Amino acid sequence: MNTQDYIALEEKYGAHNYHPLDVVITRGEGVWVYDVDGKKYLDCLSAYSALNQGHVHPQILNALLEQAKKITLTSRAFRNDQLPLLYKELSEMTGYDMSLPMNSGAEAVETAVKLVRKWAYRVKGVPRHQAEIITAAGNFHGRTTTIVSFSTEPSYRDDFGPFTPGFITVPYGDASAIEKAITKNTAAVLLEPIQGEGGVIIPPAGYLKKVAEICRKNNVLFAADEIQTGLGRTGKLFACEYEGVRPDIVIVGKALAGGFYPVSAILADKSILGLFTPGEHGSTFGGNPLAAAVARAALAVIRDEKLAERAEKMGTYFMEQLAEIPSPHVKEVRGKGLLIGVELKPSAGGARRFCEAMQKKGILAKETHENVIRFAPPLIIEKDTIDWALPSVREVLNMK
Ligand code: IF1
Repeated sequence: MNTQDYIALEEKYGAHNYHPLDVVITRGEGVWVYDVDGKKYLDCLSAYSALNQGHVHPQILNALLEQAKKITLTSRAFRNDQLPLLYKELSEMTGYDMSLPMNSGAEAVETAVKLVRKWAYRVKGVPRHQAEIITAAGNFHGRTTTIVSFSTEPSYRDDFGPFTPGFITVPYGDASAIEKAITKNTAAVLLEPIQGEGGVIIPPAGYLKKVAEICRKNNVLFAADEIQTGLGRTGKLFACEYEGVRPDIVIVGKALAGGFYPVSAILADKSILGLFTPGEHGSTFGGNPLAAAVARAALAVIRDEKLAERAEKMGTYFMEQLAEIPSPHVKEVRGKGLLIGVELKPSAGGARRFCEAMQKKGILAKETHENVIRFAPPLIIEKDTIDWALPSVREVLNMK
């Protein structure tokens, strides 16, 4: 079977809820992937930051294989010997007392929504079922019915109501809008430190710090969705660190398992995360021993290979080089660490055709919204590889 055969099958038998590039990947190693016709590509998407450690990292692979031979699933009805170690290592690495593991990012966001509501009723004294959560326009936190209730993107939301109440939308990047939106019933503010899907939108300097202060002053929790920005991607373990902010709740996913497995979690101190009692929340697969073993190895790689530092160094270099490319189409190059967005002018005719042109040259990137090309390679990328890619990127950014 060749590329066209696979695409035909997928189009015939699969739901059409995506518009992928027409490349059929069969193998990956480090920053590289290979298609079914044997062509090699540099992966500049990293599965939306789930592959910070690179494809099929040997150390994580080994943890997966070894654990799979022993025990894969116990359910949380019984304990297993991997989850306690994941808890401890997550706490030591992040400085939070506790964590709660789930599978997808959206489930972890749902977990945070439930937790801040419970905190509002049991600690803050908000009347039951009246808690409000403030979210930002342009957000992306996942695709469950509750989460799309506070999306502002019509295609994510419009056909999927009725919606979950209790969410207030404010513009992103404006701390005073949050202050104004707070009422006596506000439980939390939920934000991405950088809006990834929004188009790599970096808020004004001082925004997160101000938001954290406003939250503290008003007895409101600050929950940061670091599912995409966290675990080294932006050049720090968490993007909030750039402003010295320690959110009350941090939500992680994606790179927490290095692309091998869906593992997500929320992190918080005991005064907050200690509020859940048996039966109030859970998941068949959340915290299973295979997931925990994989996540432990994925975290060890982030720490031992100093991936945050690498992201900072390589990201600064890559972004500088991209910004120096003369191009009639580029409006702005922005980013932090290895989360980089190249925004094209409206006259460029959309980012999609540039991604398709890069694909022909062996570079896989994906457009976000109409006009932004996202460059987010695995954090293990070397300078030589960036230098290999730049001439092709330059050519593409100069096409007619
Ligand atoms: C898809 C986007 C990125 C996220 C943040 C929660 C989640 C995500 C900040 C939910 C997930 C993914 C989902 C993926 C594409 C991708 C994405 F373009 F859709 F928005 F990365 F930019 N919070 N983002 O970025 O995590 O439940 O998916 O594990 O195809 O929907 P999930």
